[in-house]
Amino acid sequence: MHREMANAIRALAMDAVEKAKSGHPGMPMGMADVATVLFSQFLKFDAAAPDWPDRDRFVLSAGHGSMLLYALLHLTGYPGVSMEELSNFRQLGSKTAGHPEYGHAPGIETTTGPLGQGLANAVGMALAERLINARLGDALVDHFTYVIAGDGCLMEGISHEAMSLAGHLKLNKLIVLFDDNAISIDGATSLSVSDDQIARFKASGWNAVWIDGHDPAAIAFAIEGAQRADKPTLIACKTVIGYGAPTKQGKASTHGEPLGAEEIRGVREKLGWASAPFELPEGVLAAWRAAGSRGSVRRKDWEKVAGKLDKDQRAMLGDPIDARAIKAVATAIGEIKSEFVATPPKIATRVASQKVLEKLISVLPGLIGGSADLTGSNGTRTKHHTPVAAGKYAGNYIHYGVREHAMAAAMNGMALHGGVVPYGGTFLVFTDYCRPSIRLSALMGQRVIYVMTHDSIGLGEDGPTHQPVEHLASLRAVPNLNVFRPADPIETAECWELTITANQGPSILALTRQAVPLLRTETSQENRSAKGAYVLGEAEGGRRGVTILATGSEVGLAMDARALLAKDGICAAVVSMPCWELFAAQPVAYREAVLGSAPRIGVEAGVKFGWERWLGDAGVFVGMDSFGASAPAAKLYEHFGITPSKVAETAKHLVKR
Ligand SMILES: Cc1ncc(C[n+]2csc(CCOP(=O)(O)OP(=O)(O)O)c2C)c(N)n1
Repeated sequence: MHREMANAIRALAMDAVEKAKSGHPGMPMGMADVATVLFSQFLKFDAAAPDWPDRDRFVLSAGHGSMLLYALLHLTGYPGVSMEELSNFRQLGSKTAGHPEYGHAPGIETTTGPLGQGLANAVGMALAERLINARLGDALVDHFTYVIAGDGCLMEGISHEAMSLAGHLKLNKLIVLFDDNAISIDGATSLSVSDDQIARFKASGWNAVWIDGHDPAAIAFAIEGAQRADKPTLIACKTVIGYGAPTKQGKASTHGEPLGAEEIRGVREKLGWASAPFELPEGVLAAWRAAGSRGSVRRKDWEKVAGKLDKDQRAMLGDPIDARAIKAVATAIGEIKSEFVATPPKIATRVASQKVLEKLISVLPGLIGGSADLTGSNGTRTKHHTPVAAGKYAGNYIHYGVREHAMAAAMNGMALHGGVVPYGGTFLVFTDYCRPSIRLSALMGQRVIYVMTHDSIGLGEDGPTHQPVEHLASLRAVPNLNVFRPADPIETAECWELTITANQGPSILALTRQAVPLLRTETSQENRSAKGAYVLGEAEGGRRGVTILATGSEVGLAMDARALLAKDGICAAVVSMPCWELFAAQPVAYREAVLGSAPRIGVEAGVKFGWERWLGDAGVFVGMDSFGASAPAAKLYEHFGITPSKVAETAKHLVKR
């Protein structure tokens, strides 16, 4: 029966790709044996309850082989993954998109396609599992995370960061099944790589073995061993890409093209598979459905134990942000705002952020912090944090090391796993090193909080390699990503609240290295940043002559320019814009009222790209149009002409025009 069950995957994959006239049959056909053993003998799941919190996670990191996953979901009986969906592979509106997309169908644990990301997501899932296990115990959280990764995933740089982190943290419930078929798109992998993957993983603290990926007994034996290991495990499964294709198996041509009618006829003959496309022999389907419900009793027993949990514990098994959490966060933010007003500090927004975190950590136990080796600079750790280490998973702070990319991808995995809200820090300029994962946070709508400090030339002496200039613009171009750049400690507190409550998606907090003045001194508890932009300083003593729009550290500078203009009888309003995305979502009437009809100036220590949207044709931008330079911050602002007097001068010209 194993052979028949595996052949069902092969047939569905080749027929769906053939019908769609595009897709990747080779990988599912090659890994069908491994997947069959995993799903029919080992994976803890109940297809009827895809969201069971203690299910094993299965990540198809080699996302191009999506038909492998879709076939498994259909065969095991996941709700809604019908044969019709399989026959609509890659068509608009189907659950069976070109690559697995989170949210399209139950059982798709993460979006994969950019190679290596799934592997790094899985590290985050395995880490979240250990974190919650340490809090709730084995009876409630004790599951494995399995990954299928290909040569491509392991060639990607992110694989190094991810496996190194997993090895260091001894995430022994992480099991990677490597599709070791030695083929990628260009041909044999020997064209481009000669790594000894077993030695490589072992060097990073993994258990690593090599097996014949078409031998069910060997596959089962290796998985059993991996389950008992005290380290994460790599099982290199030697497979033949396109297994079963009479003339094409083992060749790169099976990787990403339909096999063609003639070859498909040959596969049917070679494998002894008589069923028509999208039809399955009854016995084979029954065997698969039995595999899909294998975990049902275990799941029901688990529900009985979980039924006894209190609300706080229950929150660790799903989304920790419930109505109670939102209220607690609002209270904490209100408190810190009052404290800022009571003793007006002149501190950097990164320092304000740390003070906010001191409050939040106490009320949100699911908030798990971390930084890519810049803890002191990012202000991400507070006195309420204890580090996570191998075997010590009760902590709430992760030293990700100098691994920005894996940090971002692992945070996606943690958020997807549930039970935790991850935040992690580095310098804003190094969002470049996290970008592919930030994009996936946004695509999947995961609540991941990126604490990105040193957000402009204001960081000073480290110079242009460290000074972001184009980063705000490029991050604002990502759909479904809120980019916050708070102006002062009060806005920092408000923006932190919004990262948690404004939506379920990801946020960037762009924070200063340098101190900024407290601009908001009112005691109102209203979150004014929630509208994305608001009039901080209205024109006084007459009609608005000019509107100065600014973000972050340049808002204080805009207020100083406003004072200079007042001396010359020009009434300027200052609009603080901590989050463009939230502002863009406001009703037109609100936006028009804030922006006004007077000429506008935009001020931001970054490039102009994107500001046209707010400035209109007549508007003028004061900011950067080159990379920065190495010097103390104040000198740099002078040098690049981002000063109150420059803004005031510009305003005077505009008003005269
Ligand atoms: C980051 C990234 N770069 C490039 C690609 C395009 N791509 C898709 S599959 C693939 C080759 C993968 O080879 P392998 O993992 O060996 O898969 P197999 O040929 O065994 O199916 C490439 C380059 C991608 N999906 N993601």
